[in-house]
Amino acid sequence: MSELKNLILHREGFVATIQLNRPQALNALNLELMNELISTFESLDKDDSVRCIVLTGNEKAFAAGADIKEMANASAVEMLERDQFSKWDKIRKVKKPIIAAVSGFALGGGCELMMHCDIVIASETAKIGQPEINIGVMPGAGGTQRLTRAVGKVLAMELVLTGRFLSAEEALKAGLINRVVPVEFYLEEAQKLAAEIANRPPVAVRLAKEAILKSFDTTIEMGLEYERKNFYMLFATEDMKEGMAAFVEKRKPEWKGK
Ligand code: DAK
Repeated sequence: MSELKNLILHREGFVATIQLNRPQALNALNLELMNELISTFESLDKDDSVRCIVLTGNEKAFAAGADIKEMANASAVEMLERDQFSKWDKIRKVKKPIIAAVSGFALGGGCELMMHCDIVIASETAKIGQPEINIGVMPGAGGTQRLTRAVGKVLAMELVLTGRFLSAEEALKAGLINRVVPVEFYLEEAQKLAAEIANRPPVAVRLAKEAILKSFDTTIEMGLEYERKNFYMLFATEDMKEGMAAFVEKRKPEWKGK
């Protein structure tokens, strides 16, 4: 991986942690950072020694959105040509689970990035929202779609049309995040959960994640069929034999990822 200017990468066991690192701009997502982030995700996804990825910022900000200064003078055609956010689809395609560890601001593109993650652990200081309306635009990287699916129409409307931020507690109640912990522990908690998932059979984790994500873009009928096929496919893995044998023999399974 080439040198990272806007990210810090840390690895422990099977867990890789990516930290967004533009603190002077509250981790605003400029093009350079996003390119680094996408290529880091892609290379971790190919790396067999990584089973779960944590994405975090710092205590003050997960990310305060796309970099407004970088966009302020762009024309529509320039924005189209930069095609900055269609690259985000590559994050959606990461096969390994991604846990967001969120403290402080997760706004606009930052909230959208958080919603690309599979699980969200937040600190009690988290402030989450889609304030693009206040700068004359609207969400453009999934905010109208993913937020609405997560919290329902009426709350999504309120948040997108007013730009109001949700507190961590409100976000928890709305089903946008998994849990809220004191600020000293949010990263540790996310890494603990990542290690727990990394300790599960990787192929089953991958196919289960895939099947859950499938539910967002298919009918229930097709989704159930997809789920069933993934389930059957797991009977071709060594880990399935090992998992069931270990249960019967009353011992701990040893996963091979095969
Ligand atoms: N971009 C650039 N710089 C930012 C920034 C941002 N989003 N957010 C904060 N900063 C910078 C500030 O300019 C300031 O820099 P200096 O002035 O010190 O150089 C520094 O970070 C600290 O910020 P503040 O001084 O403002 O800190 P406060 O604690 O007073 O306020 C705040 C924190 C988060 C409430 C405030 O910074 C703020 O309102 N930030 C902007 C939040 C926002 O509007 N976010 C949405 C951005 S628009 C697309 C799809 C999606 C998108 C774009 C394109 N396509 C399909 C192509 C997404 C758009 C967005 O996310």
